[in-house]
Amino acid sequence: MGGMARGRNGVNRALKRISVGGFAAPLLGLSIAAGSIAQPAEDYRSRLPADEIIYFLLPDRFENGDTSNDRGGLTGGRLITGFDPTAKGFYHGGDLKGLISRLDYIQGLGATAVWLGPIYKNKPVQGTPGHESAGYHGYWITDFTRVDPHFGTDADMQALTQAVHARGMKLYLDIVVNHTADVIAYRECPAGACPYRSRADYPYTRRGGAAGEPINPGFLGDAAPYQTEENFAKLTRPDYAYTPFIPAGEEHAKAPEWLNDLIYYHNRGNSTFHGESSTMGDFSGLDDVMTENPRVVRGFIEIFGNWIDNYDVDGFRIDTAQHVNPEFWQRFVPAMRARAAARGIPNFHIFGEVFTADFNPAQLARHTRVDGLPAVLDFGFAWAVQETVAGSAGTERLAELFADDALYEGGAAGARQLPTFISNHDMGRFGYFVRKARPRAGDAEVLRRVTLGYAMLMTLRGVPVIYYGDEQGFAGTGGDQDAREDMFASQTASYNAEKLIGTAATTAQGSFDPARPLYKTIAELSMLRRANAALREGEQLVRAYARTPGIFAVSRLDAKSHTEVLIAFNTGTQALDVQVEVEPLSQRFRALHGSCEPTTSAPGSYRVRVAALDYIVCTSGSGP
Ligand SMILES: [Ca+2]
Ligand SMILES: [Ca+2]
Ligand SMILES: [Ca+2]
Repeated sequence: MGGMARGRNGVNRALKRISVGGFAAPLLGLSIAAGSIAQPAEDYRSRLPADEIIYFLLPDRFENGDTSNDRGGLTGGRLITGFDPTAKGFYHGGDLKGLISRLDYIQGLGATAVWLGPIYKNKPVQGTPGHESAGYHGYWITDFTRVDPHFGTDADMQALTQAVHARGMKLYLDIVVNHTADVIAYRECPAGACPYRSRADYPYTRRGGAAGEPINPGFLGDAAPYQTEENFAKLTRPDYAYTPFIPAGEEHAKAPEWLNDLIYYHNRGNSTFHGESSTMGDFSGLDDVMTENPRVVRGFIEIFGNWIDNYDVDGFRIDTAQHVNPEFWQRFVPAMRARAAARGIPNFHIFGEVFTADFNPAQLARHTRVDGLPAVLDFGFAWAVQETVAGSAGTERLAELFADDALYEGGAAGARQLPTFISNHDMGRFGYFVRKARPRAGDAEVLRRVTLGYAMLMTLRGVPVIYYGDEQGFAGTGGDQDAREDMFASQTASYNAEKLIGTAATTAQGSFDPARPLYKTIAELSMLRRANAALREGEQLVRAYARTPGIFAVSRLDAKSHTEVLIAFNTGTQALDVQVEVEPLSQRFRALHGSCEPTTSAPGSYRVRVAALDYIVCTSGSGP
């Protein structure tokens, strides 16, 4: 699970941002019209999903703008309020007001969109005695209709969306339909963790197994042909597999009210994340919603349609998308796009989380073809960069990744809509992957490898997602809670003990320093991407790769301006001096980053020299 001032003012603002980033535009070696950086506020809606640079953050860990909401309006100890800034599994106090106060920082990095971790009201604390943790991450929702009081008010949410849009940026909400918080329990397992009970062993029409008492007469099951109101009207007993119940006092814990009815859940025990249980099982006890039921489909269309209507958000990231049946998405996605279009949001983006435990583009692509998801988070990209830049895999892995773009709905053009990333809140951060793969690497090498990973993220096909804190040198010590450090001064000892990348500072101080090396690198790469359409929307041709670490080169082609941007990476520890194929009509190049030969060696052949663990970006465009 796991948006500026208008017109000329926008230009001024963009230039101001550059100085905030700690360097001046001419030093980048870029010759870009200032106007191409600024995005007048009225234009953000016309930007395509592929044009965005997304910044993903967890509001609890970003900035605390209001200490009065730290306990979510609750009183008592941390097991009641969920607040304990010294514990990595509890609320730390970050909120929407804090985020609003830091939008300059995010925009200064070059991000054009914010993907906000889930902000709906959560069950504050869950877990068996001694194993409690809090809903600081937002994925344990009880009330889908309002902002969690730990994060602020509905008015704060309005203020955030308006502030983001006023800057010409977009706001993507993280949504969850697979499950709610863990409220429902089973009589058979008082300690929790009931094993999954399948439809074959525990059919809907018998109580407690195939030999049990007949129940739910005439119910034909949940398969696609039977997902009708008429059929689901015959499902009246939820106790086919287990005896589910809602503990006293929690009968109305969820909103909207229909979510408090046991009949809208699968109630078959914990998912093993294999086979049937992948979509029907509870995610570690979280109540798995019966998303095959048309009433549930209507309910979620209403819930998340209202978030579009009320806040004019620009897209959704869908949590645990692969654990919901495809038919749900086939109905939900068009409904959300229609709702957005009716609000004047033509490029509403929707991307699903399909976690893959290893490099598996086919698994990802299936969800664009079968479920009809417009995009999925590109875990294939994350694995390929981890294997080749943190690890020692040959760069042919990257070539394989992009060859598999053919598998996605829409092929390579469809793949250009995929949000790509190298760090996230579940897997962990790229700096951690480098240190894990290379425990003896020095600080300089770790920084170079993380820089190279970000260079790939920001220049290769897909929509880059920057995971908050990477730009400050956060590396983390693992996945999940160990990758969710505080940006504001942290009180969590394990975070403060962490050795950051590219700085001697620690998370004990606030981490909003635009002078840190990775912030400056990412800001420069953002500028490159925003100034060169080829890097955003251009077709990508893989030019060179190897069975060993070393060269990986692609061309990005901008059809409108007939511009070729050649990007060459060196994942090896020896300098490279090689010929790379380019378009036969591209004769002259100039550097956007690093050192580029001014002309081709021969038509269609270009000499590239790249230092160890470095990259160059060369364009055939003449520039303004
Ligand atoms: Ca707060
Ligand atoms: Ca449960
Ligand atoms: Ca499910």
